[in-house]
Amino acid sequence: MAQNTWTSRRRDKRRRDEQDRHEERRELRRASLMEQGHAAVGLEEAEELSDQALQRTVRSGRKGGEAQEPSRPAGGVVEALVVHYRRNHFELRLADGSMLLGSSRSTTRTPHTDSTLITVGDRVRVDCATGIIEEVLERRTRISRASKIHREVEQVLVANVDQLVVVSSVQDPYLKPGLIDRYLITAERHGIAAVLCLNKIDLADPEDWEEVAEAYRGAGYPVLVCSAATGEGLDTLREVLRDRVSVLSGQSGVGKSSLLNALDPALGLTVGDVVRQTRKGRHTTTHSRLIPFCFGGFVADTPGIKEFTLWRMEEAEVGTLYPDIRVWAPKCRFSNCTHTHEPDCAVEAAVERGEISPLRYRTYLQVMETLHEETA
Ligand SMILES: Nc1nc2c(ncn2[C@@H]2O[C@H](COP(=O)(O)OP(=O)(O)OP(=O)(O)O)[C@@H](O)[C@H]2O)c(=O)[nH]1
Ligand SMILES: [Mg+2]
Ligand SMILES: [Zn+2]
Repeated sequence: MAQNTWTSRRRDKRRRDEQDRHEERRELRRASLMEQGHAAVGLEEAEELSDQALQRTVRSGRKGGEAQEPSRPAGGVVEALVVHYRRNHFELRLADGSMLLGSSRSTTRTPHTDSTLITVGDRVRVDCATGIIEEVLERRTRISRASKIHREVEQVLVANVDQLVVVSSVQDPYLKPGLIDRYLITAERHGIAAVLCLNKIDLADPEDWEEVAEAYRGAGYPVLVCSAATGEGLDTLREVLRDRVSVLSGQSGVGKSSLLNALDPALGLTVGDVVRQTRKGRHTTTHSRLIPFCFGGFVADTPGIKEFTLWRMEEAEVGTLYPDIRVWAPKCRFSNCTHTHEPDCAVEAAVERGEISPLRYRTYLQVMETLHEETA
């Protein structure tokens, strides 16, 4: 009897395990499809691109005004840029600035088999007559994270980003080099160029931010100093953004939206407290969007990017993402030196000789410290 109970328990457990595995496989498939914009039904977001939107499939772009028929061969296959998507509806921007609503098929060719099939920033080849995306082109860069639901699925937030512009205010909120570093590390990790933009310089004296600017310049990062309020430095920022795809990141309230509005008032981005109140809602979506500038280029609105700096990484990796620290690392006694306490550390020696900015090294130690807390 006892034996029977035991056998039947084992049988039940086996059945449950199998069911779990089946559920897990289904869930994984569903998650991967959802992230690729193929969710079956039930996403509210689909409403936004309803039949009505499909009827006005071909629309003019921002520069061209409303409802102009774009000048391109009907039915030809052309290259396009994915600026937004919901489910399997992709908003595509063609070379002449006109917009087309496209969709993928099971026959869509893609080099990305183990990550999001098509995402914002992707370049695709689309049939203009049918809107069918025939091919997704190779990505130059990508900002990605493991899927929230299944870590083995790579979720690409945005592809082909040219640069990450890290915005920090010098006052209100005050400068936080530790936070700046986290964004710079993220850029390094993804192989994307980074620029530091210090904003609100109208609120502080130069001596409050000059040392920081010098430290980051010394590490090889271009540093812009701006004020969205007075317009200082905005011409330089415009040149940095022109004709590129940029991601602006930085703490809330540093003035990202204000800077963009100052450069292109037509963007009409929400500024200040209103955004703070609605942030929770805004960040529930993981869908990015490329917003075109009137002077050429795009800014990627990438909602997932904030949480995504809270990454987990090995201690020894951090130093490799600091360009000014990694050049000295090969001279350390230990190959896995963390440059925090080890003997014969070439990085510490370089700091003492003034070849690495003390501010950068202090911030490095601070980032290492928080990494400890996160992985503890
Ligand atoms: N004095 C001064 N205030 C600024 C400047 N830039 C922005 N602000 C103010 O700072 C506040 C926040 O600006 P936002 O542009 O909303 O900041 P944000 O970085 O977009 O913030 P989130 O969207 O919450 O991430 C607003 O009250 C702006 O008016 C500046 O250069 N100088
Ligand atoms: Mg904003
Ligand atoms: Zn070392």
